[in-house]
Amino acid sequence: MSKQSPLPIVVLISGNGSNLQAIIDAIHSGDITGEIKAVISNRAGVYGLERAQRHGIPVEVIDHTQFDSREKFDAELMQRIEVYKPELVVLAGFMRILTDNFIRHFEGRMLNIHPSLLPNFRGLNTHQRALDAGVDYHGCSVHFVTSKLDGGPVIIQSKISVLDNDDVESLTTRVVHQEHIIYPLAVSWYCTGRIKMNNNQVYMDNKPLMQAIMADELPIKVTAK
Ligand code: NHR
Ligand code: GAR
Repeated sequence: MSKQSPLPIVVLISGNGSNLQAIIDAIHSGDITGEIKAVISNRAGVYGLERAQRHGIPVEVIDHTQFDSREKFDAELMQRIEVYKPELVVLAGFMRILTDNFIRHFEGRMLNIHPSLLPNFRGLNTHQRALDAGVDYHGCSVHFVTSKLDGGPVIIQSKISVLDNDDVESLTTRVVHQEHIIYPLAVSWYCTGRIKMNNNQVYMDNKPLMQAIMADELPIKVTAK
């Protein structure tokens, strides 16, 4: 079989960019057949921008506070993304809710990592809410982005046990560690055409995925020791 050409990707961030870093690393190691054409942040001065620059990736800042509506911000964002003609848009700690026009434009070509076991704890402050609810398990999910906030179909999840002495910080550390495993994996599947979304349904290897893949149930174990 001939070698696949790298899929053009644009990554959207708002902060630290550790998931961006995990994807950059997986591209470098050959695990993802993709190329990050640009990293765009809605906040200036965040560490994720530095990570991108260090790897020679073009960066842009589009400060949402400079726009008088979400629609105008999203229109500008869409235009600046399209310059790079990505086939995949990756939300990696991107903190702005996107409006329907934007979502429609990229539907089926946009992924997000969310710090909870969806459908539990959609939205913000997921670790505190998991602690408050007293759940036994918590984790993270990679899903296709649709107009339903954190409600698009889930591709893969990773689960951790919540311990008696856990706090937001300890949960964040363990969940983010899992994010860095499952997000590059999902992106790699997308880049080789193994996963797709059609009519709100995920397909894996052209078969409907009836439930999210659990990282600890994969033939090749991808969870931490
Ligand atoms: N947009 C749509 N339409 N659908 C999704 O599933 C999206 C989305 C935009 C971002 C990421 C999401 C997450 O993983 C995401 C998924 C931000 C907020 C939020 O409330 C909620 C969910 C997510 C991202 N943001 C506030 C807002 O007013 C701002 C918060 C802040 O700036 O700190 O946009 O959790
Ligand atoms: C990650 O935990 C991600 O799941 C979460 O923010 C963190 C970003 O970390 N995303 C959201 O909460 C989206 N609303 P990173 O910038 O180091 O990748």
